[in-house]
Amino acid sequence: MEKQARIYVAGHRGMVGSALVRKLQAEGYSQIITRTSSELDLRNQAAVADFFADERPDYVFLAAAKVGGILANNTYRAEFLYDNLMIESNIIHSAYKTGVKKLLFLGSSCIYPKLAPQPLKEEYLLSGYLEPTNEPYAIAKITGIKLCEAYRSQYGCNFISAMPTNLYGPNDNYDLNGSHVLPALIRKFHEAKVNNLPTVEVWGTGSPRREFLHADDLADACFFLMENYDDELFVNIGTGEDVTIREVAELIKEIVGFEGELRWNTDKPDGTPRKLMDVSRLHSFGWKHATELKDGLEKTYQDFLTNEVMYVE
Ligand code: GFB
Repeated sequence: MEKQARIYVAGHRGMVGSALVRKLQAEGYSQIITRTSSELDLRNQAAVADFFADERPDYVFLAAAKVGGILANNTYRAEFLYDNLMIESNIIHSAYKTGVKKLLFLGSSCIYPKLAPQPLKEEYLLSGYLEPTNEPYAIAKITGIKLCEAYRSQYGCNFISAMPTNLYGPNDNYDLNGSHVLPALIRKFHEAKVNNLPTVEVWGTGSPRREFLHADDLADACFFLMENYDDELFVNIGTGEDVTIREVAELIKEIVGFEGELRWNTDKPDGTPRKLMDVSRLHSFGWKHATELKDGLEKTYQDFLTNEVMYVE
């Protein structure tokens, strides 16, 4: 991407979009186009078409999405399907209509079948049934991949897709009903420490395994793919290493300095037993993550302490 290129980052207020903006600014890009959701409702086809016709971005990072943890996915099933389908369809179609040079669509590791062999290779897409708690979100994200492939094959658009593993970092969602496990546990352990509580509730059995990637590493990988990757097949982005929820809960407990007990609530769902990405293709292109989980969590706890008022308001 030329330094003067007009780059639209959809979803710039979110954890991924804000990491992309930081990365692009650090690389010296000055024409970064953004819109808040109140300025532009990405579910509105006509509004998105007008925005693209007016702004004419050269490149698009599609990081806007309705996202959340296991409970939010399972509760707001209609919104997770409808909002994400509309956002993707509107942006991808308008990018085609206005001649965007390249677009990167961001999906999720939940696109893979619940019981797919591990680690998850890109070719396992659509080889089995999905995890029920996030099926609507996964179907929307699979549709995004298929839109990019279809616009590439029918119209020759250079639209690529990246599938990140579970993410964490600055500007994450700390609302306990909507969040993913890491921000939830950072907040719960912190509040329990401050209030001298004896226990912290953790969901499920603790046995599911998850892989976690820092949002700054994801932004770095997306930038790398935008610069170096032009093929149809989507690319997994992760660390290639996973831990059990019990292990990561113990790690966060230690980082925060909470001295009480964990209480496992098995009325809450475990979700997929394991979703470890096979990142050998990404590694073969020359990209590898830089932030190890413990360091990333320490940094994230510091960020939480700095921005607690904003995050838990
Ligand atoms: O991060 P999480 O909500 O998402 O949950 P998924 C991961 C695991 O952590 C589950 C457990 O086994 C949860 O039961 N867990 C333990 C908790 N304590 C907590 C807690 O306090 N809050 C939360 N949220 N979890 C989502 C998908 O699945 O991951 C999305 O629903 C998306 O579609 C996203 O793919 C990356 O990894 O299970």
